[in-house]
Amino acid sequence: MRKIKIFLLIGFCLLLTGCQKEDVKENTKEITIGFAQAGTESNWRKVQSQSIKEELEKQKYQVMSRNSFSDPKQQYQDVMTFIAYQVDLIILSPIQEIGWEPILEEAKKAKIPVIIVDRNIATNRTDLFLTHIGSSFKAQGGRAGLYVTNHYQKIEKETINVFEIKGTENSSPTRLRHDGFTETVGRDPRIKIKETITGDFIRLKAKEEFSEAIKANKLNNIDVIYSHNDEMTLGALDALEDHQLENKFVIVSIDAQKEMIELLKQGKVNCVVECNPFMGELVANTVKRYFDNKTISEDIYVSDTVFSDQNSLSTIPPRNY
Ligand code: GYE
Repeated sequence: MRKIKIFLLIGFCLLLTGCQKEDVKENTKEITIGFAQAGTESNWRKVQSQSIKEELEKQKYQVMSRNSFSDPKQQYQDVMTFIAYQVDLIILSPIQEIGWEPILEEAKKAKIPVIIVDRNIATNRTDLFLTHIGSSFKAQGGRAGLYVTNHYQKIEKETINVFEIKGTENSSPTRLRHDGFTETVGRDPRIKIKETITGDFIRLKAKEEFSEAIKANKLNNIDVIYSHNDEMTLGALDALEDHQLENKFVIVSIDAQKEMIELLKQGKVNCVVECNPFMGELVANTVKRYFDNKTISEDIYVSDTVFSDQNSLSTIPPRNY
């Protein structure tokens, strides 16, 4: 009789643990993440998308993604669609930093947590999202500026004129890459931003704008080209080639796509500041921490480095984006 009771007890326990396991499995299977991606404007962006989706799927989350192809209004709608679907969590990689408060207020009302990745949003309302995961764009701008100040340190020259190619307006990398750069070059009063164009982080757009600048003789006294991303640098180089102009500029670019590192090695550009797109693991771990009820830091930084002709180029590891 005692043996039967023990067997029954073990059976009951197995039944219980079996059920619990099944529940956990079912739960993870059912967690749906809405991923609102900004666009397809660069190779960098494609790699960032892939990294986030892959790592979320590795953790067995269902990923529902929408791409707003660089249209801010479309992106507000995409997030509203995720709210209507009642996804379990939203990952937002915003185009612009403005206009998000009312949308995220809706997500909050619907009790859907939001994680901001890559570019940030402009708000003081920290209750509207769990955290921001991405690079320090200001530090990137600072690294670009530091290269320029170091480059000209021992060169006798009265003025050093910079041509800046900016990314998308009202986006956090554009604002902060500019601020970081100007703050750093501000240490050398000879360095001035003489001309500015906006290339929207897109190669073709930058090529068109840069061609216009060439035609309007805006390149005449320029010494440095500072471009907010590699795609736009490639666009500017295309335009120089089309106009059969010699590349006599000091060129500083951001992202570090493999094509740009190649040009750095060939001496065609001078400095490439890395913006690391492989944020998927950090994002998926943060999502998991949220569902495991663990604490999450307010800001999570992706680490970046810098490559330039001031350092040894042969030691740059092979690039995979
Ligand atoms: O530098 C650019 C991309 O938001 C930091 O957007 C990102 C920028 C990146 O398209 O290449």
